[in-house]
Amino acid sequence: MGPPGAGKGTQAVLVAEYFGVPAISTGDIFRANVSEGTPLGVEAQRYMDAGDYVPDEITNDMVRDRLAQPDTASGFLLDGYPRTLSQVEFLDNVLAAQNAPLEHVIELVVDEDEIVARLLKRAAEEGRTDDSEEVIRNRLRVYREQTAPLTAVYAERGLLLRVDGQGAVDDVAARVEDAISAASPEA
Ligand code: B4P
Repeated sequence: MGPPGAGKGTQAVLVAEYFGVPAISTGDIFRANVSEGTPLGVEAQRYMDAGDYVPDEITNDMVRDRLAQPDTASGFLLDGYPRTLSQVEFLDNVLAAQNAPLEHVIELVVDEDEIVARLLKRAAEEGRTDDSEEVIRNRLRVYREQTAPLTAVYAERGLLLRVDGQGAVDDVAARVEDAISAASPEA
């Protein structure tokens, strides 16, 4: 978890590789559908371009289908999901049915000034339509209102690991890997 631009996608790939599990990014799945022009992509694009969340029903069904794939059998890393309380409840039910409880929740902690600078840089380099300054501000507001409160839910369950998301990408990855290893019973 973490605000837009915290580095969830960047770290998910590295950390999933380290632990030998698939990284499942709802943002990446939406973007792939947008570029392939699927009905899901057409629907999702309206929300993403405005910096709003794609509706829970759409996102939840997509994640349930992805978690049913055989490559998740020995573990997985979710990137950017859940982002709303309804997604938390849905995920709880899906994982309970699979008898595969969440083991850790990582929150990447990054200053807001650093976030805006990163996303404006990405806008210049990659031209993502949801990286304009106005849309970035909306995404930060949506995160504060809808997603930031979820960290308290996971903290109460004893699952939350807060990690400093600033500094070199490899240093952040090492911090995440260390935090997970230290919190794992088998470590
Ligand atoms: P996401 O794809 O999850 O993207 P994000 O929040 O913008 O960024 P992330 O934190 O992954 O940052 P990144 O590693 O790319 O979501 C996009 C949209 O999809 C959402 O706004 C929403 O509309 C929709 N969506 C996704 N999931 C959803 C859900 N569950 N429910 C509803 N809607 C959903 O890093 C950002 C930049 O920083 C990159 O340019 C990177 O190179 C740079 N960077 C990373 N780490 C750095 C470091 N340590 N130092 C300097 N720069 C760094």
